[in-house]
Amino acid sequence: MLDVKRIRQDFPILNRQVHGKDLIYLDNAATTQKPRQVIDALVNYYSRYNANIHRGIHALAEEATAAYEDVRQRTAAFLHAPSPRSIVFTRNATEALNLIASAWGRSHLQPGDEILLTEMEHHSNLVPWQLIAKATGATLAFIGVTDDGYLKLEEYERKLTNRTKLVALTHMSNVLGTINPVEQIATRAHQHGALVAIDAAQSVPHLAVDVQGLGCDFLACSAHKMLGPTGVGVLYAREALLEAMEPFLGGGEMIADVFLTHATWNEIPWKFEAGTPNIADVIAFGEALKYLSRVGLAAIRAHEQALTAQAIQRLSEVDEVVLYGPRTLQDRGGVVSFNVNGLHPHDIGTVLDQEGVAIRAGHHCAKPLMRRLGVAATARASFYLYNTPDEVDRLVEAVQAAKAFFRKPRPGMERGKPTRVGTR
Ligand code: 7TS
Repeated sequence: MLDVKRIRQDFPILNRQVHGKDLIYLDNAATTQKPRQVIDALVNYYSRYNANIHRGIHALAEEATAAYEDVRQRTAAFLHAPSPRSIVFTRNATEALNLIASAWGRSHLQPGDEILLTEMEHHSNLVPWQLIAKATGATLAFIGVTDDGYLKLEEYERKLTNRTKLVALTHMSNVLGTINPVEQIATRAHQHGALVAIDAAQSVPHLAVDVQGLGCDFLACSAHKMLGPTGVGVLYAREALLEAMEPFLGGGEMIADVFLTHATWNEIPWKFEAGTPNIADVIAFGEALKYLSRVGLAAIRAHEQALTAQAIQRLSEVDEVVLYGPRTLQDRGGVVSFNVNGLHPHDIGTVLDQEGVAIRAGHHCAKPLMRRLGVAATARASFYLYNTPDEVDRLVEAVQAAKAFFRKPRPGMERGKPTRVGTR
């Protein structure tokens, strides 16, 4: 059991009010709030040992370098990676996925090759593959999604062929919450000689992820979705793959030697970290990892499952509410997408905001999935370790308030026609 009351004391932002109401932050799939340990680490770095890393011989540079590289080790341990050499820091999960598509794809794909994706991908794990397919002549194929939000695994079996060079998929859908059986998918892919890239932006913050246990070749995630600062992403890749890949970006730090017409590359992982990295935010990310490890991913997962069960149960009791994603709790994370018949999700979001409840409404950067679901957008509540059952109740009450607000005939408004209210 989490001591949520105590945890909440670590998050200064949770004390604020929005429109005169206590903030209820349920937009954790977009980004999470930061504990004071992370905020303090940023202030401490800039107040005490700000310096560029890897190049200075002075004390500050050594301290900053040690702190930065310590977080690489901590990240490797968090993901159960065999070595910090397999951890590359990027700007975000998006950049990590682009790095794979570009640095691996450019030299390993050719016409006739296929990249197998799914219909539930975030644009970050779709558009980079579209770009590299266009550049190399490789083609894209897709595993479909069932009505209740699962991957069609029989379709996977059919589409996995000897032409498949890479299977790239999300571990947890940011819309449906579906947790995909990536271990099983990786085993089958490897039997066909294909590599596997996992978009773990939504899973690593909420589940204990073991890259070796999953058997993936690449994995990407973002610090800001797991209590860390914005501006830091993580790429895990098997060392042999990183060794064989050409660099992604060129510049300082990533070289061994440079001549006028050519250059040789630094060792991994630095070969993939051109230029001055996001030193402060990486160091503060280390505090986020410590925090999550101290609380424990198993306890966080259990807490989120309870909140998700409560949200699904209570929302399904509200007339006209449509819920998306698997009904089986073990198969989903703490993301609950829904619609209310006759209301636009943006209108729901706007009324909820007036009640202090922050959710996201829109296509969630998964437009092909929206088309598959037959909707333009959904409302989405997403939970984390600091959320409470009381907040879930407030969410449901606010959805009921939104329904009542838009159903009530008001002068100057056509009955039943959704209209934007408030400011956004
Ligand atoms: N992959 C998944 C599954 C995601 O949910 C997101 C962000 C990304 C990749 C990209 O992460 P970034 O840190 O590089 O931007 N998802 C969301 C979301 O659902 N709402 O806002 C951002």
